[in-house]
Amino acid sequence: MSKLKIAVIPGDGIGWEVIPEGIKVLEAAGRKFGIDYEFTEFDWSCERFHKTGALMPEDGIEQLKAFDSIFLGAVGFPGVPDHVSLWGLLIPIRREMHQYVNLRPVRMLPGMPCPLANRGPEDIDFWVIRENNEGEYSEIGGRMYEGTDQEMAVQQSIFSRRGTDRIIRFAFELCQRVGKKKVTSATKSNGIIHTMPYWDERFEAISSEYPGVATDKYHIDILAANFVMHPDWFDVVVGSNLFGDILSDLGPALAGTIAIAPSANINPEGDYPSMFEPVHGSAPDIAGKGIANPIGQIWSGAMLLEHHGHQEAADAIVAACERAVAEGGPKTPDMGGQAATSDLGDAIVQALG
Ligand code: GGG
Repeated sequence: MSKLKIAVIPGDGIGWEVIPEGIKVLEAAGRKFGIDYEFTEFDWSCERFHKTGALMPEDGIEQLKAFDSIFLGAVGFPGVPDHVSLWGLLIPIRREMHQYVNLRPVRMLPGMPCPLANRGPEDIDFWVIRENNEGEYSEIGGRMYEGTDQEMAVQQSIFSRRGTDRIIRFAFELCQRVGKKKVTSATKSNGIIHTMPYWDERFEAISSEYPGVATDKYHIDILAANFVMHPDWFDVVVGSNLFGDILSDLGPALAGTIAIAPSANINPEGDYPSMFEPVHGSAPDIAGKGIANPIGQIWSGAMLLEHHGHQEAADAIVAACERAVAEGGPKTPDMGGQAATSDLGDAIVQALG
């Protein structure tokens, strides 16, 4: 049986605490479903930046190309500016590997405390599709007249036809594949006068290829409000890099805790490895305490298996997470309990049988 070659980058902070739980559950699923792995760990991180001046080596991207997938924890830590850590590791991987889809399921697990009144798992079950390679996350721009009263900074957003069409098309394809009915577009074409009307135009054009899929669109401000007031309105939401980033933190927060949210950075053509990481960051406030919730990492592992065609194993991991939460198992502090990271990881392994 061939082995899945997985590059493991715990990164920073709680990345080092949730990654071992993710691997523990992947290995348990491997034993149950006959999947073999070869894990290779990399110490690429802010700590490495302090020692060497770079989060990853110069040939880091080349090294990663040898793997089937990348399993990432979290990136960023006080002492290194956030834009340095993000542009030193996460964003280069997403771009150089053409991982232009950031797939982020938002689902409330039964038994999770919901911050919204009178809402339950049947109301919060949708997908956020975030454009992952261009949009507002662009290095085109600069500063002029630094240190003077004429000082200015310019940042250029990029919305290419290729980049816009392929992410919107992915959203429609996913909607059909998972049996959902509607794709919602996140826009702001009233205020952002060039790129967002263009986004709307391309959404309209691509939607005409999918007459069986319902559509709607909202400006990002009211869309955020509707996430809170009417989470049951949404099936698949597609947005630019920035809008998708914001919505995919808001969504899981409504579902109880951002800590359970998984994500997949996908190169749909399979020319490069895809990368699987929880939506949450390195959480320096709780790092080292052993109390981080590992579900976002574990669920990201399920997405990795699904990506490689191991649907049954992926479904079993998500079901095990659900059972561990629903059946009064250990809860980490973000879920209102006192359990340790490894207690919840163990409970999920046990639920997996
Ligand atoms: N789990 C990856 C991580 O550390 N994410 C934190 C973060 O700031 N991500 C920014 C982004 O996804 O663009």
